[in-house]
Amino acid sequence: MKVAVVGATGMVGRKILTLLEERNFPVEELLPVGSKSSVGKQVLFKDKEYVVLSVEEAIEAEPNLAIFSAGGSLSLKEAPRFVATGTTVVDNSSAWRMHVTTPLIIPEINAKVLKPTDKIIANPNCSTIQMLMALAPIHKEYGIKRIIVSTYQSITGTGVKAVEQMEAERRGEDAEKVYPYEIDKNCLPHCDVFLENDYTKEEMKLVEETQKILDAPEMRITATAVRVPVVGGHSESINVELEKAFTIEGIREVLGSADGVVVQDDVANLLYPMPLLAHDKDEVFVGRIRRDTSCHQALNLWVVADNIRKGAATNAVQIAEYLLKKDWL
Ligand code: 11C
Repeated sequence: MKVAVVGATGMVGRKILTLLEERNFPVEELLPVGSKSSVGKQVLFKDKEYVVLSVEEAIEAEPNLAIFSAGGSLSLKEAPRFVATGTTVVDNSSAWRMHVTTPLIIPEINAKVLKPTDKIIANPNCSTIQMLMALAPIHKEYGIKRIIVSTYQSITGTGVKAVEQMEAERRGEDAEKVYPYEIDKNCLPHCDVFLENDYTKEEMKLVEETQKILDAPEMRITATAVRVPVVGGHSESINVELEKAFTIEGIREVLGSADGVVVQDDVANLLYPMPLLAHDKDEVFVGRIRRDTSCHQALNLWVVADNIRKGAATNAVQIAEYLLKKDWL
């Protein structure tokens, strides 16, 4: 398999390389692709150095698969050029997610909508992936009427410059500001850009991507996305109202048998999901499972996952594994 990783030197790109290696994806030829400033640099894959290529060089090589993690405008422009040479693209950006004919995939939930003719496949946003890993099994069993979610998002979601900003602030040094305010000792109710409806783009991704993935265009969802000075993963407080009656034991059973989900819920022993525990893990952790005493047939959950792994790189590589298994690459 000839595999291009577009954005190979970024935070998610490097994790994609790690996962291709960890999960033994059959990469016979790796084509790491970077921006002008990275071309010619080297990346390590399976103990071997690979030279970073330009997009043009990678397209000429006609890979079977290109995994993109290099921003929306690059994906919009370059993904179709890869596809024109027969490459299948798995795209991590928000560029293609809401295109009507582009599948938006979390393999454990909706891989079955994929067809052999799909050549651009979108990876959902990290906060959507972890929320739906917990909620899709509950939706299947009990039907979801409404979701209210508040996120506590790691600065790694913004990228390496955000981590540098926070580290510089902690050292008391002047930092290049990626955020409009200090992030250390702070939290910002502001992830991605503000839209005309006063929500942020990150908040609307939670709404629209969920409706698309669950094929539930009428589902009522409202979100508040918050950036917190944390590096290990995103956390989410989720309130969900169900169509059918449920018991907390029933919810635990459903979550306990869901692929890729780990129930971490033993408050007597102070066990609950935290970014410190989820960091560098591929699973989505769910805890604080409790009935909402203020609303008929509703419950609260606390969901944590490593946003760079299951929220991005792991999910993308799992999509590639599914395509490989189907012999569609
Ligand atoms: C964040 N979720 O944490 C974002 C990062 O739409 O793919 C990924 C942005 C996206 O800020």
